[in-house]
Amino acid sequence: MKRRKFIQSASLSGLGVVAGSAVISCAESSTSSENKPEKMVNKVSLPVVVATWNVNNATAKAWEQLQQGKSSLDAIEAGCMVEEANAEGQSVGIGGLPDRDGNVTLDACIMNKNGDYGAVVYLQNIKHPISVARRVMEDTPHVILAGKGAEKFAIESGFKPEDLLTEKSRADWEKWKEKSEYKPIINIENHDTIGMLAIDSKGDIAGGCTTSGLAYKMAGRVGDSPIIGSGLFIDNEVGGATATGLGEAVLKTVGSFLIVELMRQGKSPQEACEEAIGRIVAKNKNIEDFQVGFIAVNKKGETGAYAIHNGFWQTRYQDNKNENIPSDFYNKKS
Ligand code: SD4
Repeated sequence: MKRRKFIQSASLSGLGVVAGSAVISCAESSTSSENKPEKMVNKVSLPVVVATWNVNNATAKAWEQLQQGKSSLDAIEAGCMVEEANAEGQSVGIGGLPDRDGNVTLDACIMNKNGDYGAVVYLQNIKHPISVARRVMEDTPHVILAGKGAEKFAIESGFKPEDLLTEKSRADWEKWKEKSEYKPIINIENHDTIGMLAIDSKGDIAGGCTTSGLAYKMAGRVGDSPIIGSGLFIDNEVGGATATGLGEAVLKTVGSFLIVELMRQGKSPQEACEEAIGRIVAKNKNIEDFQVGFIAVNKKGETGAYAIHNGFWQTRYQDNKNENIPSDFYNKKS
């Protein structure tokens, strides 16, 4: 069985019993309902949390918030903060790998059910860019704050400045400098930029994306993660999508917005992610050199994931199960 088919059928199985969650039946088969075996009915339950990569602690935190009746926005912030605070993770928050000059610079954004959006780019010395992004959205007339201005705003808002370059990341950077060879790294430790989408029990969708960006990037570089429509997009009528991987490729195709618009036109989250990857593949001759992965969720709580290469994962918390799910991918040679 092809992996995609396997993932689809895996996501359909085990959906019969759902404790304490709303279950939505969304069968699209032409078989008559009397003849339809239970397992053929695509029942999807809410709430749901999905995130890029294997980040069970983050999805568990977000799920906990939803179980306490908090909004999807609260769940997203709390979930993303788990990875930002994890000094072992070298692509998000504290411990993130620095740029070529040794600066850890963070990008993040958050989007709510009303289509409000807040972001920080090139933020230094503040461990929780997702929370600063939320404050930008809620407390300022702007949507993006950058660099020193973002840091000043964060400190004035009560965030504590701290050195984000850990000994391990400093040592890795020192080693990298011996050759100073810049290449985007594919699938860092199965644990990379965190993009997270959540639907709460009211059916409202929110999303967030947080990263230290590409390791050893040029100073001043900003990726897709904090840019609306590229690293993240939410439309509460339709669904949400978020990205990981080489930001330059995602930015040029406005991938997350594309996925949401494709879902609006009737594509499933899986089909929409596949088409967004297809656009990137069609426009880049060097796909061997970089990875991009998308995840998506629609209003019903159906999810999808697709990447250029093998090795991309999503974590999904749904039906009281917190699961790591391998993503299907385009390059079957990888
Ligand atoms: C960026 N998309 O800054 C981020 C990095 C990333 O997996 O996702 N790496 O381009």
